Order: sequence, then C-alpha cells, then structure tokens
Amino acid sequence: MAIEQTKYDPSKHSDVEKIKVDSNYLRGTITPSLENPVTGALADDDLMLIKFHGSYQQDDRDLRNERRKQKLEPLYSFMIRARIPGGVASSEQYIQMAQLATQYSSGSLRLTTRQAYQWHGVFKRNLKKTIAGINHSMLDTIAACGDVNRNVMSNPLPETSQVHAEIFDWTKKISEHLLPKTSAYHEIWLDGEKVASSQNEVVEPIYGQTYLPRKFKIAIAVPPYNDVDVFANDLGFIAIVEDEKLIGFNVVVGGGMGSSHGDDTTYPRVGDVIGFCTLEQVLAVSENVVKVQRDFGNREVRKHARLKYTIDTLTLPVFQQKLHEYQGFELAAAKPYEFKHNGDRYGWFEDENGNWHLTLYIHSGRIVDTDEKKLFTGLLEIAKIHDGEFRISPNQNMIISNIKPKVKAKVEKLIKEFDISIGETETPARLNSIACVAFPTCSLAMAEAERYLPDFMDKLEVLLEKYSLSEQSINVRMTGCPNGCGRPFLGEIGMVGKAPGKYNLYLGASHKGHRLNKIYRENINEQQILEALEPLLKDYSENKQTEEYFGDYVIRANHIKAVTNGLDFHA
Ligand code: SRM
Ligand code: SF4
Repeated sequence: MAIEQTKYDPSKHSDVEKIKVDSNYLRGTITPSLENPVTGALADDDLMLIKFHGSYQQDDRDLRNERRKQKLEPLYSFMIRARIPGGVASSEQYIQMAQLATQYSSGSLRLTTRQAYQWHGVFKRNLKKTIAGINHSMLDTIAACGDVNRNVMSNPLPETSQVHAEIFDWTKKISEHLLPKTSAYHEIWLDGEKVASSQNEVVEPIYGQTYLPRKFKIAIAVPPYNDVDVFANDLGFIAIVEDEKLIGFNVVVGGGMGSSHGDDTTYPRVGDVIGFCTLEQVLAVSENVVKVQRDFGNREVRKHARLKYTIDTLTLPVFQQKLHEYQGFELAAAKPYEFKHNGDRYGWFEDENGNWHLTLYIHSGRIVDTDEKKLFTGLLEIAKIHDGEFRISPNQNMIISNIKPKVKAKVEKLIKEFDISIGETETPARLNSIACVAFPTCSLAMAEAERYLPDFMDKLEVLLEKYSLSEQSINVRMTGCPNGCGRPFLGEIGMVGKAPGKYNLYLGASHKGHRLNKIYRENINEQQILEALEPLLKDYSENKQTEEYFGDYVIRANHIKAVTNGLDFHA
C-alpha cells in the first residue's frame, strides 16, 4: 500500500525537526549535558543530537528490571560508532581503536554491517575522551549516525588492489563531500575554538539547518560482488568497468530495509537502477539525490521519511525528473552488469602486486576475548607485526589486507595460535549468516540476534546435513526487530524478532541481493521455525536444479511468491 501524498507543512513538522532547528547546528546542550554529574544520561533533546556526532545513549537491558527494583536509574552508557569509509583502517589505527576499547568500553570491538567499528558500554564520563582518542588516530565519528549521509560502503576486494584503490578513493570522496560542515563536532569533542557564525553565512550548504528528514545511506558495489548489498541503500553505485578501466557507475535509488511490525505503510524496498553516470558526474549525482530527499522527504512522520518513501510518494518518474532538474543533466542509460552473490570470500588471496589478503570469519562482527577464544588479543598481535590495513567487510567480517610476503608466515602462525577462523571449518550457511547486535545494548530489540545466532545455526546445520545440504551456500539473516540492521529482508532465510524467543520467518530473497524475501510464518519459536524449514530443505535437496539457490527454489516450487517491488512486500 502506497503512503499518501502529504505537503509537509513546517507547522506540522515532527519534534525531531524542531530539535534540529533549535540546536544551533547540532550543538544543543551537549556540553553541559556531558558535564552534569547527577545522571549518567544526557538531556532529552541531546539524545537526538548526539547521534549526528556518532553516538547513541543506551542502557544495559539485561540489568534494566533489577535496577528498577533497586530504584536506581538505568545503567546508562554510550555506543560510539566510527565513520570509516569502505571500512579501511591502518594497523596503527586498529591498535589505537582496540586500546580505546580496553580503556573505555566493554572491552570488545563490534564490526558493523556498514563497515564501521562500534564501541559499546562507554560511560558518559569517558565519552569525550573516547571520541577524542578516535580522532587522535585520524579517524572520526562525524555523521556515523543521525539524519545525514552515513558511512559510505564499498567492496573490500581482497584480490584486486588496483580496482580497490580506485573504488576506495571514490568512497572517501563521496563521504567527504557529504559530511556536515558545522564546527560543532570540533568544539564539543576536540575543544576546538568556538566559531561565531554571522547571520548571512551558509553553515551547511548541502543540508541546511534541518539536515535530512532521516538517515541516508550510500554504497558502491563492484560486480560480480554485491557484498555491500547495494540495493539496500538510499543511493547505490554499481561500478562499470570496460577494458579493465572504471568508466562510471550505474545509479541505484530508493533501497532500504526498515519497517514496523503490523504497519503495512512501512516496508523494505530494493533500489531501482535509474541510469548511468560518468566519473565526473558522481559527486553531483550524490549531492543532488541528497538535495531532492532534503526538499521532498517527509518531515512530519519519521517512519515515512526515508528516500524509498519519497520516491514511492512522488513516483519514480517524477523523482527522476526532479533529480535531472536539480543536477542539470540527465543520466545516460544504465549499462549491463551482473552480480554473483552478496556474501564474502574467505581465506587467502594474492593480489596483482604479490601482497596477500586474508578474510577472517568473525561471528556477527564481535571482536572479543572469551574463555574459549582470545580473538581480541589475537587480532591485536597480528596488528603489531602487520604494516598493511584492516578492512571490514559489509558482512561483519575482517580482512587483513596488504600483507607483505615476508610477514605472511608470521600472520599464519598467529592465526593458528589464536585459533582464528579463516572460513575453512564452518558451513557455507554459517559463513553467510548475519545477526544484528540486538540485546543487551539495542534499545529497539524485541528478540535476541547476535547472542542467539550460533545456537540457531547449530540446529539448522543438523537439518542441512540430514538433507545433504551442508555444502550449500544459503544466506541466513537474523535481527532482533524489523528495523533490518542485518538486512534480514535480503536473507534467503530471514528471521526477524517479534518477542523474546519469537521470530517472523521470511523466505525467497535472491542470493545476489536483488530480490526481497516475504513472510512465510509469523511469530514462531525455534522449534516451529525448524519444523517449517525442514520440509522445504528436504524438497530443495531432492528437486533443486544445478546451481539453483534456496531463495530461487522456494519461489519456483511455489512455496512463496516473489517480491519484485517493496510495495508488494505485504501483498
Ligand atoms: Fe541499524 C537503529 C545497529 C545497520 C536500519 N541500528 C539502530 C540502533 C542505533 C538502535 C537505535 O536506534 O537505538 C542500533 C544500535 C544497536 C547497538 O547496540 O549497537 C543499530 N544498525 C546497527 C548495526 C550496528 C547492526 C550490526 O549488527 O552491525 C549497523 C551499524 C551500521 C553502521 O555502521 O552504520 C546497523 N541499520 C543497519 C542497516 C544495514 C545497512 O545499512 O546496510 C539497516 C537497514 C538499512 C536501512 O537503513 O534501511 C539499519 N537501524 C536501522 C533502522 C531502521 C531505519 C528505517 O528506515 O526505518 C533503525 C531505527 C531507526 O532509525 O529509527 C536502526
Ligand atoms: Fe536493534 Fe533492531 Fe537494529 Fe537489531 S535490527 S540492532 S534489534 S534496531
């Protein structure tokens, strides 16, 4: 069901819009809020503003009831997210980030589904020190969250350093181009000089005073790999390479995953390919898609404010017309491209320069030491002897990149010593699984994800083995709620939390990331999920065609209808 055309009258703008206007370009009262010793929390309006600076206030949900009983305020702490375009950091930067995790957070680093690092459990008194520490390592947290363009993603491309360098360059350029320009970040976190802006000065030439109606996400994909899930982004670029030269990008608009249970006016949507732009046009296209969204996005109802709804409200042809007007040129016709899959490729790769790249499997992106495995320590030891890079994959894994041949044996030794997975012993289904953070830190979680996925996979693997599917690559994506942080609506098996221990089960997405799945069973527990999957896996094993993926099979066998358009997701 399409949402109705609305006028977005400023007098009807949501409270968040007013907070932005009143914030003096994202300053609000963050500084006095940080200095208030009476509470571990920030003032209400600052909770919204702090997101633009790369942080969320959270509380430990495992302890919430106990603290309530004891009449204590919730155990507030902060999640901090660094903006790392393309997920690339040097070894030195990695070491500094790990040190900050030990010093100020819960001692783990979290690799996100958008190639960023997160620290959880940072107390208010340590927030400024941690953000300043991140800046000290020449990284930052500006616009990692908030109603602006977020971390720009791109393929880590372990086997082709030259193409990676070129794509990475564009990733950084787009990210820089769309950064907020207010000096609030430097003033608040880095004790930068207060800049008095005159009334006529344009502080935010792209965003203006109210920034965007909602978050905005960009990814660059290099076919045949769609590991960035380009169609899940507000704006996507698909690299077009001719005669081994990058000539430009196909432009994709209007992707997104978020939805709310029981509200059919919200839905996930895969982006539409609307044309081709040359390299010279990339920044103009990025800026103007953002500007059209800035001016036409819904500022009254936040749950209808993403670009996907702007496009469905305006209609795609009208959106394209506006984009052409804004940017002053028309896009050329889209060029042919083909994706093979949206997963990661594990293990060792030698690039054209003779350097090595090693993709590790990191369960749900959590880098932590446990009694069984010292992953946090092991990666730190590798960083100490490796002078290349650490690249985060869009599927929450880590790639140790540009390992010099003379260091390779030492890295191999550490990998064995710390029992770090390079994807040799896990099933393809486990290697293609994603879980979002969910409990205990995410305030929106309705069910477990990261902490439950390994148990669920153990049980699913029993079924896969029973039906000789252990070697079959199937994407499994689990999230604690329908916001879709693990891109569950692009999972061949998607599980979306409804209540503790209960999930909606979705089936029928494509293995290449270009088709959404659809609800198959609602609000069911583990046993019911496995019971629902078993006959389908049996059927698949017995009747699948050569190289036919599970997501395609369930559609061909009429177990579920294909969703070709976000508006059909609930139909
Ligand atoms: Fe997300 C909100 C975690 C990727 C859609 N997301 C949140 C918050 C901040 C909860 C909150 O608002 O209080 C979560 C913090 C949990 C925690 O404790 O860390 C959270 N999102 C994450 C991460 C860490 C999940 C992960 O396991 O890696 C990912 C961080 C990415 C990054 O580095 O920027 C993350 N979130 C995504 C993705 C995937 C993507 O972008 O490719 C999506 C779906 C794509 C999309 O945006 O449509 C996603 N997150 C959301 C939404 C729904 C937005 C919507 O349009 O409705 C919310 C809720 C919101 O914004 O109100 C949300
Ligand atoms: Fe939290 Fe929901 Fe995102 Fe999972 S999908 S991290 S539960 S907001």
